[in-house]
Amino acid sequence: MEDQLSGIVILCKVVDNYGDAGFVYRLAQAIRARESALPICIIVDGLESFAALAPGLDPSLPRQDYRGWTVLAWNCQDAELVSAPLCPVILEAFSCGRPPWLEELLFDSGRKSLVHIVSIEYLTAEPYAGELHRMPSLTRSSWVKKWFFMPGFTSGTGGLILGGGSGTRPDFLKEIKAALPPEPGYAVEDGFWILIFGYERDYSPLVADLGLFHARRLKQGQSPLLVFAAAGKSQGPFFSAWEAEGRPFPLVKLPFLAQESWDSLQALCDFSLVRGEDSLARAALAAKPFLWQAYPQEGRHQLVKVDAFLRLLAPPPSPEPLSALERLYRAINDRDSDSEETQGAEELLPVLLAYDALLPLFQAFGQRLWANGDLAAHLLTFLREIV
Ligand code: TRH
Repeated sequence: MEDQLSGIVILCKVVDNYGDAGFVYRLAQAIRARESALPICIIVDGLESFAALAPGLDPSLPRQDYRGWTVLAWNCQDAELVSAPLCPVILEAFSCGRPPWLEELLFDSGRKSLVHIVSIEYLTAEPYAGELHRMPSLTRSSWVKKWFFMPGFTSGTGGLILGGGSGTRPDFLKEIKAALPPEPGYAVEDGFWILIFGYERDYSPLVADLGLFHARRLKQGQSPLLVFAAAGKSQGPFFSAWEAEGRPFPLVKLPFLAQESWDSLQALCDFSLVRGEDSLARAALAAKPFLWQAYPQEGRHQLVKVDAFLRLLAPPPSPEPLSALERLYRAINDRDSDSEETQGAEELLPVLLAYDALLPLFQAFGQRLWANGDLAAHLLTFLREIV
């Protein structure tokens, strides 16, 4: 029987930061890794962000072939796409909407072929992920069907995109050589590696505790800390706090990395502070203890998301040291969307000192996520069911 899944269009709008483009780039690669012959067209609003993640992509071109995909700028009314029959599947990342020219094509009353719009929503640990997953929704045309596809942490959702992060520590250090301070022995391969990738905020309480942890490790004859401050919103405030505290541990200010290198770094770190959904997913799959600073929302809604995540990580009741970790998650996330100030005491040191006790918990969580299977595989199965 002929395969009805003759191609996929992926729509991506960069709202803020890199999460949207990062997910779409990862998804396109994951689909290609499973089905190299399946044509993929990516339509992007915000090609600059996309290009920062994808080496070699030219953000000035309205249309280009990149790694075997067609990449179009959002407003590029592509003659080839317009003249050919519409692709049977359009993936809409994070309710990003459709470019006007595509909307016109879709809802043209003369068009008589079925198109499925699959809305891929933001990753959440909230129970609605399982409830909405694979749910149909109405559109104004009988030739256009819409569906929800939910990434998630449980087996009732579409799961996470698996893989990524195959590099080694020596290779990574070689790659970022230019960013390393010249002091000999500054960046050690066997150090306790920590990644900081958060939003704007006052990092001084966390920096102070990292300093204490570093000093303690040295005193006990353990390897030093090596902290990587990722490019972006947290780098400046973290660096300022580190300077104000008297540079209490080795710190590397990273340039923006291509996503493949970024994935390696996430997998290579012992501990991390991550922010959006894409780096949250990578940290969880790396199966090592981490903190999550969620995207701040109106009415501190991020706290609902954080609590839902903590419940999946380990159902209550929470004995120590898990409760120390939970307190820290809440303290870090307890802020208004328009404020950098957080409430509550941010006690990182007890969490770091309990690292060995926390590790098995994150390992077990990570194993469950890998066992849920790959989002791209689930998506392809779903698409073949509906087309
Ligand atoms: O960039 P983010 O903060 O994205 C966020 C979230 O998606 C959030 O939900 C959304 O509403 C908001 O944007 C608008 O964080 P996130 O999701 O972790 O995505 C970061 C991406 O950037 C990820 O794919 C990794 C990539 N990245 C690199 O490839 N190299 C780098 O050097 C850095 C710092 C990031």
